[in-house]
Amino acid sequence: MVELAAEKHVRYIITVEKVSYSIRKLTCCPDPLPQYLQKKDAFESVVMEHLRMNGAYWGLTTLDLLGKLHVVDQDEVISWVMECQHESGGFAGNIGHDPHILYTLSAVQVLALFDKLNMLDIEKSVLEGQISAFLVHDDLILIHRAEKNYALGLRSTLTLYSDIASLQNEDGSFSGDMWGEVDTRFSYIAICCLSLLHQLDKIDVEKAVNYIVRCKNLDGGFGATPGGESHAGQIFCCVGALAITGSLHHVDKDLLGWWLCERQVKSGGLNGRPEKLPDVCYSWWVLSSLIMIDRVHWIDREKLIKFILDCQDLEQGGISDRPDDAVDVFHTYFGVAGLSLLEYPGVKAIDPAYALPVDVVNRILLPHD
Ligand code: GRG
Repeated sequence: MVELAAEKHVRYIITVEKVSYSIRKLTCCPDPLPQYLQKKDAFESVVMEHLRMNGAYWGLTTLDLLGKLHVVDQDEVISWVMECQHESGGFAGNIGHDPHILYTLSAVQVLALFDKLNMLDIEKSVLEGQISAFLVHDDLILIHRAEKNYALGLRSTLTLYSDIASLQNEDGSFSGDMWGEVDTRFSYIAICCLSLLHQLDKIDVEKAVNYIVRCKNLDGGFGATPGGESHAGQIFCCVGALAITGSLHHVDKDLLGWWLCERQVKSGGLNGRPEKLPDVCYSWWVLSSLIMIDRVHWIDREKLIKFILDCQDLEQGGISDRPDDAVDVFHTYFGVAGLSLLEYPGVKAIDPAYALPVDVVNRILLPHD
């Protein structure tokens, strides 16, 4: 079996990700970059522009899982992340774009990776000297953060938490932004974010759980809304949200475990629902769900590892959806994260509910002295 080309993947991430981190020292890959990766307008960069915050989370978490987070300039990344924050408190996919809860979670996760969640707490950041804040008049605060000034409404600067909470609807569901689309992805995101920020009490958790339970299907899986088809991605969101809120008793573990392990096809790869092609990203959505319900031993571990490794570009680095397809940061992350769940040697452990390295989650959630 081929091995994980970890150094190649690190090199691939830091070249295409382009969250404009300055790379301090690339001791792991000393050769010059291939021509196609030097282009600023490379196809991947252009199509990723609006969801760069997600790309940053995928890329940086991959680097952390491979023990290489230190190759990026953390101040530069944090400064860019904070520039993507809106007055409402939520984050956009890039500077100058509209906020959406999809990007807010990625921003929170990136800050968590660097142990910088305190950047979201204005009062604490001021006290710790990370930012300066000046009250301009009663409802306006001027923030001096990383050599830039931001004028923000006083209420909004203090309320990323209430911004997320404001997206909860009467039936317990969550919208992704002011335009109102409802999806169990957003329930997971709200719960995951607020849990990482120790602010779950800002929402009605019981209603949120009840809504997710309404999205459960007769096959044991979950959909995007009540009655929506079971899909591995939505199952991760619903099971993850139930795990974080201590509500896994609502899951029929044997029934769901059976549906999930049936996602493994002949090649060893996993698909997201019946009759579909396998895709490396389901190594995350399916496996993490199986782990959370204690049924991961129901799939063939070795065959799945082989499938993921067969999707690597062994020359330029990166992982694709299926063998011989073009690589991208999304599949590189979910391939490495899948290997982490499979306890592949040399890859740090990842938490199946929070989708962050276990040491990061422990640092945030375990009580310290
Ligand atoms: C922190 C890991 C993490 C996630 C945040 C955004 C989100 C929460 C979860 C997304 C869950 C989801 C719906 C994943 C599925 C993504 C995907 C590959 C969709 C493709 O769907 P189809 O129908 O593909 O195009 P199939 O494979 O069914 O043919």
